[in-house]
Amino acid sequence: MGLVFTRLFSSLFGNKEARILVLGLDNAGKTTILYRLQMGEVVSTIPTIGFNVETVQYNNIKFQVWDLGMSKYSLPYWRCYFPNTQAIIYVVDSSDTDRLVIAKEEFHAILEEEELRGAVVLIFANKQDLPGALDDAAITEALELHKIKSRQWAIFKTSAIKGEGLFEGLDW
Ligand SMILES: Nc1nc2c(ncn2[C@@H]2O[C@H](COP(=O)(O)OP(=O)(O)O)[C@@H](O)[C@H]2O)c(=O)[nH]1
Ligand SMILES: [Mg+2]
Repeated sequence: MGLVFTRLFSSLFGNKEARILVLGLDNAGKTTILYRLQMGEVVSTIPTIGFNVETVQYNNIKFQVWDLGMSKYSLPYWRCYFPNTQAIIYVVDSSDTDRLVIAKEEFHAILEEEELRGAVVLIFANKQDLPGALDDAAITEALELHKIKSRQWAIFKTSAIKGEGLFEGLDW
């Protein structure tokens, strides 16, 4: 990852422990992105609740990843991961048009969380390399991003497979 990133993150967070959550429905491309960023070893753990959490520690920043939409009742179990979250990266499979409504609902449920109020939101409209993938404008519409109030957000077109768009998003 190198110096640029180290500088970027230390200017953002100082030496404080910080957290970035990488969320989205299963199959969106979250795990692929984590490996693409190559920030360190991805450690996979299965907490007692039975869902998989992947963690990468990069300097003082913890990237944590899990799948949303598995169960409406799972959110309370995730809340222990919410404090000190500076940013949320929300990953969408732009070609999975059937599940965009679920992706939208899960996204807005996350934004409602009290402990995540201060987190900036970066949306990755992933799988842009696939035919039929919706572009950033269409994903903005589908996720109703205009409804986001009083927080910073941005959307980027990405292809985790090709490694495109990820660093542009993180630079933001
Ligand atoms: N074509 C294409 N496939 C992708 C992309 N990102 C991820 N995938 C594939 O989508 C599937 C699910 O990816 P994964 O990272 O496991 O999704 P996760 O469930 O969100 O962690 C895998 O087969 C990936 O290779 C992408 O940008 N383009
Ligand atoms: Mg995964």
